[in-house]
Amino acid sequence: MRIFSGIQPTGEIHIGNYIGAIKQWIKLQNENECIYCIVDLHAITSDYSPEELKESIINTAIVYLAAGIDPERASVFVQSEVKEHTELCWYLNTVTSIGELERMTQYKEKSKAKKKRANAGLLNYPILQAADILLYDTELVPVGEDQKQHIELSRDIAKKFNKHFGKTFKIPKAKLPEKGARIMSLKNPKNKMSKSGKKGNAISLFDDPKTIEEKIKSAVTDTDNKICYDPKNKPAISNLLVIYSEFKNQTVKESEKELEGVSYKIFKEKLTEVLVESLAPFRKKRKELEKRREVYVEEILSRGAKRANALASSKIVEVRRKMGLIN
Ligand code: ATP
Ligand code: LTN
Repeated sequence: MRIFSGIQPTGEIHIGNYIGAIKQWIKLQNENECIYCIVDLHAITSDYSPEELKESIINTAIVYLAAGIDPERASVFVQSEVKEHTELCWYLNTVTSIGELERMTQYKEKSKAKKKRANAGLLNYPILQAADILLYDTELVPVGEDQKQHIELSRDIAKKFNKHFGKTFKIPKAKLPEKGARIMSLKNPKNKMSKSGKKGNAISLFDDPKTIEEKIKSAVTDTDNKICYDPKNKPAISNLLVIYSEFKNQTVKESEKELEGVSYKIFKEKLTEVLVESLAPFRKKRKELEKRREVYVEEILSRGAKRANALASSKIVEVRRKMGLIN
């Protein structure tokens, strides 16, 4: 199957991004044709520093590789290096209604948080995302829960286009992890763990042992002292339990059994230990890759862009033909 997904080169990648998206990417790369993108054109819809963008893009590529994306099995590339994404985005603008865009939760939240009025890129963001996905005849899109709505919109856009201009696009499906599709903030389990959230809300994939220990120590818990999965009544402990299970590669049920009668304090110590141990190889690999950023990492991106470009350029010819444009 053809798989496509992407992450914005903004902020530090955290264990929510890992559990929700990257862990799925790694599993899928063994049996499928995977394309993993660094979506820089999405990142520029939020405030950013042009001086730092290039470095963030390379850093994100390093994160993908350090976390376990194998460039021999998957293509890794930078969105803006394949111009067909923006071209298809424009075409898809013409089959998308403003109402659909205004209903998107991410747009509502991000535009509300702005002091000034939101830029049009923030509203049109999901159309560019649909272009990313549809350009490659993608079948599955592995993402966290917050992106489900955008994938639904991509499906609707594809269906509308196909109806108007004849069958052109595959209808993609979102793929969410069974547990951990929405890892919550360590500071407030009502909010999603997020790169742009409050300090200490997230554990970065590359946090050192001391930072991990401090963050877990200050993570909020629930009132009684029982460790069980009950997201409604015990949202904080349920969240920590999912994180624990994901890094121990065991089910939540197995973790509950293992932790029966254990106090929150001991649970936090165990969780710290598991995280420190699981994240150590990522830190080590990143250090190695950082030394090879100019040659090795940039070479992988350029190979990935070539592969993506070959697929995208033939698809765009088909789209232009269907739309009655001159090729
Ligand atoms: P921001 O705070 O800037 O919105 P983010 O932390 O949500 O950033 P993104 O780059 O938007 O990160 O998301 C990258 C991928 O990680 C997406 O597939 C998204 O669904 C997933 N993801 C993000 N946050 C979480 C989370 N808390 N739990 C599970 N998956 C998540
Ligand atoms: N909007 C996504 C990033 C993204 C994406 C994509 C994910 C852009 N294009 C295509 C999957 C497929 C986010 O995580 N914020």
